[in-house]
Amino acid sequence: MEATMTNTSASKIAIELEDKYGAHNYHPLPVVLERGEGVFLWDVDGKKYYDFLAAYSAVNQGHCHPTIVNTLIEQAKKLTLTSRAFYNDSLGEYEQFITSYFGYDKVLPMNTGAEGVETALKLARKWGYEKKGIAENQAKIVVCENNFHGRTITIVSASNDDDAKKNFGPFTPGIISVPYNDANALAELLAKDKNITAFLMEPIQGEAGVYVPDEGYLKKCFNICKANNVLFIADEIQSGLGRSGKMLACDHEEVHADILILGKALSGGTYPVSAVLASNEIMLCIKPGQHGSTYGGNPIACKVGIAALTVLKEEKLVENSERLGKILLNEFKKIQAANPELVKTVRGKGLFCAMVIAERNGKTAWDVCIELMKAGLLAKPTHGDTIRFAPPLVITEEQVMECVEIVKAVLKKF
Ligand code: IF1
Repeated sequence: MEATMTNTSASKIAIELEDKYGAHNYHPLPVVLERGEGVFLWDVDGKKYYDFLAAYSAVNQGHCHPTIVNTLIEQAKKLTLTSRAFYNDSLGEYEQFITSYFGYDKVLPMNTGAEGVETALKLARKWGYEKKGIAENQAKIVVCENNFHGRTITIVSASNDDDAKKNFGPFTPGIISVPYNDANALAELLAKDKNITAFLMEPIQGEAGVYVPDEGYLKKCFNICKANNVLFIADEIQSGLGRSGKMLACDHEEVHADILILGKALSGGTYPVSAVLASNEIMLCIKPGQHGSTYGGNPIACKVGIAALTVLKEEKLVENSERLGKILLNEFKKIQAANPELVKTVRGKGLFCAMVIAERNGKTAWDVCIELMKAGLLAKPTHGDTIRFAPPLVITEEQVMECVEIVKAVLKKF
């Protein structure tokens, strides 16, 4: 009993410390985690959980994947950072590896996803002026409503989410929104505005609630962009790297984005690594001294990136995501059919699923997540009513079925 009491106070202490000394920019589930391995997390009381958030798809390879962690450790003992003022023995190897892995001429290495998106926007503007011939400072970027691309001021300038945007103004100009999953709206806009240099989109909208667009939408948008000499930029920071059942969500429609942005699972959750891939024509618009970052392309990021991408292929995690994602979505559809008043709808592609919960007796998706947590499954609501279910791609069919039973048992309480 004593041990439990101590441990319980351990979680209480951890929460109180964060509350007292940390910014209140999150509202976490009341669980204090101390260890992760594969699909599992353990809290400070030793309670074990299935992780169905996977750090917002940064841990596709599973928590603390030994190959990736050992790569991190070995490189960290050797050389961690030189800055780009000098060359290092890892960056060229990594650049060759990742460009051939995804079929692009060049990569610009950054750290966080937001930095990757900002880099893509700068590249698109540069290309717009220096290749497309748009008049200086007139280039416009098109984004989709209900997007999520990060938290910088330019990126939230493109948002229509009040929480992400309110009182962070004034905002970056030159950004226009179109409805998601509406290729005609994009076509109309590109036909009338010749100053548009790029269309930035998530092939599956994650934060919005795992919105999978209609079949053919990606290809239509890509073709509309090509017909109007506009760059198609795919933000695959969350939807990419096997999450949707293909290596990239764009692969579902054989779309090869002009600019591809990766992040999150590019390091398997061990280190901030993001990347922007493009052709020579686009990438060489940025000249020496015109863009960069202290940590961008550091030796640890390079070695860890190669390891993380290698693990995806060697362990066939993309195929696993496709196969088990179909099973998970099918089971969720059965749950929805059996509980239509509680579960409004389910969506998903690969191991990227979501369940929309109807508020009942004052109970919301948050309350469902609290009960899921008590039942040993961690998931997080988004936009109040939607629960994202996105486990590490190393999960087994048996574990998926066990988690479906946990969800069923919990929903019975509502
Ligand atoms: C938070 C959301 C997810 C992303 C896409 C760029 C970024 C993200 C498609 C920026 C990051 C994270 C950010 C994190 C929570 C999480 C999130 F809820 F915020 F929206 F996944 F849906 N493009 N998403 O999903 O990458 O700079 O964070 O490395 O800010 O709360 P980052």
